Amino acid sequence: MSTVVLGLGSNLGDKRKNLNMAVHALSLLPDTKITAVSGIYQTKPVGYDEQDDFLNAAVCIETNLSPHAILGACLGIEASMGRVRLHKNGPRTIDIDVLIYESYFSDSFELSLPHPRIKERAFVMVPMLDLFPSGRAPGLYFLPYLREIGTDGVVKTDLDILIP
Ligand code: PH2
Ligand code: MG
Ligand code: MG
Repeated sequence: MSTVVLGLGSNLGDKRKNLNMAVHALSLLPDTKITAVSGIYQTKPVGYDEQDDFLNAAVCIETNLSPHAILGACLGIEASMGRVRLHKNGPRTIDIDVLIYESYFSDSFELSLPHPRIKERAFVMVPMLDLFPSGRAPGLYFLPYLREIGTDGVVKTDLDILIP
């Protein structure tokens, strides 16, 4: 089994329901178990300001699926939940990013691992810190990057992901 960290984000529709629906869909993947979920954070949009705040979370899974199979599964869940890509960094019902796959490194066109923007995004690293309180994820010691950029715009909510 491989340890995989996924980043979830939603800023359209019922955001909390979208996060829960995505985690439920992930739990139904073959040879895959949800092993940990972060809290849910309300975050200011990064990249394109004229959109609603996001809810972000991170999820840890154990799986026998390959990196490309996980990526395909995430894109499939996004599509099944009605995600429409109008413009880069724009509003979305659900975004599921493969952040880390074991200590695997890849910079192929379809899949970069670890995800190349983890280190510049507090909305990714703060939820990851719930999963890895030491700031050390497989193949990536991210705490120094989070210290450097700080946690502005990222606020913990009292909502929880419902573990399926
Ligand atoms: N995702 C983006 C771009 N900007 N901002 C926040 N706060 N949360 C996100 O999940 C997010 C974003 C591209 O995937
Ligand atoms: Mg993303
Ligand atoms: Mg994405």
